[in-house]
Amino acid sequence: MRRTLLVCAIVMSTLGWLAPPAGAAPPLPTVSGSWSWVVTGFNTLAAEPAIITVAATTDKVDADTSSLEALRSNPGPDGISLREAIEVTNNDPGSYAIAFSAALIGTTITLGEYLPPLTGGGVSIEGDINGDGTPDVTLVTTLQEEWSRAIQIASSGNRLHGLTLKGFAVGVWIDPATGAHGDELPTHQTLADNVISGLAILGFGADGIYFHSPASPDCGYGKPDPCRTYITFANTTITGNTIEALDAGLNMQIGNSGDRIEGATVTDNTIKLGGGAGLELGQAGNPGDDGVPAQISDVLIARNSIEGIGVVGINVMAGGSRAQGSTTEGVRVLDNRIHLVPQKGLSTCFGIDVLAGTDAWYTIWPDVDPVRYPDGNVLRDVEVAGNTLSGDLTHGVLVAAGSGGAAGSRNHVLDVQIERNVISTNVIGMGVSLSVGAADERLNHWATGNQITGVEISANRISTGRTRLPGFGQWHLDVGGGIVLVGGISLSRDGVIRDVRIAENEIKVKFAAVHGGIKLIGGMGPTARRNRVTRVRLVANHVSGTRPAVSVRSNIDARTNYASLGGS
Ligand SMILES: [Ca+2]
Ligand SMILES: [Ca+2]
Repeated sequence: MRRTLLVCAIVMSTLGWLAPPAGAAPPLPTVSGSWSWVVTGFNTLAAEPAIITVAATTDKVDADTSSLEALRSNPGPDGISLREAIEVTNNDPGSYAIAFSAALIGTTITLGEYLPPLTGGGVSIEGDINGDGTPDVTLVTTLQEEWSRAIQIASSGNRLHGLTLKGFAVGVWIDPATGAHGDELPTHQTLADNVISGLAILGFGADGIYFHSPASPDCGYGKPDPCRTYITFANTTITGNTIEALDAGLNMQIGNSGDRIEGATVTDNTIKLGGGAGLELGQAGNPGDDGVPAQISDVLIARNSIEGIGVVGINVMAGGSRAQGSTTEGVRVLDNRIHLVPQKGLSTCFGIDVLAGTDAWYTIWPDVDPVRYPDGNVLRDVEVAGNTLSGDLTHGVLVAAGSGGAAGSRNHVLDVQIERNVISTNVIGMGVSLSVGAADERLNHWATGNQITGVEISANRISTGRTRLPGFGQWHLDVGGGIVLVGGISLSRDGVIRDVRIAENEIKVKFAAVHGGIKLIGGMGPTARRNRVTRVRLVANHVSGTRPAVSVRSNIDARTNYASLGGS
C-alpha cells in the first residue's frame, strides 16, 4: 500500500501534476502518510499560508511553540526567533510562510546548535525582506562540527529563499532523518517539491546543498552492507543560488539501496570552487549491493556557472565506489559555463564527466570486506549541449564506462549527445574523450565488458593547448587531441565503443606533436585485451594544427585490441 502511494507520488511529481489548480492549495505529499488529502479532499486545506514574522536575532526558545496562536500570545521577551518559528511549523504542521521584520535587514543570527529540521512540510522561509532579490538576513554558527549545517529539509513542499548562510560545512541538508528516531533509519519516505533559490552559501564549507541518504552506524558508507531505505527526492528545484564550496557545490549523490532522485531542476546557480566538484550527481557508497539499486531520472542542469579550483565541473554518474546495478537516465546538461584549474597535487581536471561504474570501494575504505566493484551500472539518455568549458582541463567532456582507479565490469553508457559545446583548454589534453576501463594495474582486477554505445558528437568547437602537466609524459602525445576514443585502457578486457557519429566539429590543436585531431585507439597498455572501437562515422569535421586529421590505431603498447571506422 505504502509503496503504491509512493509510486503515485513519483509519477505525478514527474508529470508536474502537483502544480495546484487555480484557487486551490497544492496537496503536499510530505513524508509518507501525508496523503490524507486523497480522503479529505482539497477543501480542508487552507488556501493561504499562515505568516510567522521573526523579530528577534536571538537563537533562544523562550516562547510557547505548541502552535502559532500560542507563539503569538507568548513569544517571550525577545519576540519570535527563527528557531521558535520553525518549532511551531513542526509542532503544528500546516502551510506557513516565515518572514523577517524590516528591522532585521542586514542582521546576523548566530546559531548555537542545529536549527530543527523542517519536518512539517509546506514551509517557506523568505530572507529577502525588501524584495530586491538579495538576501537580507545572515545565519552563522558557533558549532565547529564536521557536518554542521544551516538548514535541514526533512519534508516536502518547502521553499528557502534569500538567506545568506555563512561558515557552515553544509548550507542546505536534504535528508529525512531527523535524529528524533535515534539510530532508526527512516524508510519509504518522499521529499518532494522543495525549492531552494536565491541563497548565498558562503565561506567555502564542504558542500553547498547536499541530498543526503540517511546514515546508520550499522550499514551504508564504509560498512559491509548497504542500508535499504527507499527514500525518494522528487521534483527538487535549485535555482539562482550563489555557492562557495570545497567538496561539492551541489552534492546529489544517493547512497542507500532503493533511494531515488526523481526529477530535479538545477539552473542559474553560481558556484565558486576551492576544490572538488561543482555538481555531483550519482550513486555513491554501496547501494544495490543487496540487489536493490538506487536510481536517478529526469534531471536538468542548465545555465550554471562553475569556476575556480577543482577536479570536475559537473559529474553525471551511474554507480560510484561500490554501487551495483544503478540506472541514471534522462539527464540534460545545457548551456553551463565551467572554468577550472586543477586542485593542488592533482593534474587531471575535467569539465563534464558522463560515467558508468567508476572508482572502487577499497580505494576509499580499504578495510571493508567483501571487496566489490561498481558493476552493472547503466547511464543512458544524456544530453551535453551548449556548454562553454575552459581553463586547464585535461578532459573537456569525458564519457567513460568502467573507469577510475579500480574499475567495475559490465557498465554501460548509451545514447549520449555531445553537441554545440565550446571547449577550449590550455592543456595538451582532450576536448571530447570516450574511454573504457582505466583500471589501475597495481590492483590486479580486470574491468570486463564495459561499453559505450550510441554517441553523437556534433557541432562542437574544440581547441586544445600547449601546456604539459606534470606526470603525464608520453600520455600527452598518445591521447592528446580534439576527439579521442579509447576502447580499453590497462586492465580492460572486452571493452567496446561502438556506433559513434562525429560530425561538423571544428577542432584546433595547438600542440602538433599529438599527431591527430580525431583519434581512434583500440587498446592502450600491456594488459589491455580484446577491446575494440568500431562503427564510427565521420562527417564534415574540420581539423587544424596537427597531422593527420584522423588517426586510427588498434594498439598502443598493447595487443589483441582493434580500432576501425567501420567493422561490426
Ligand atoms: Ca522568543
Ligand atoms: Ca534584499
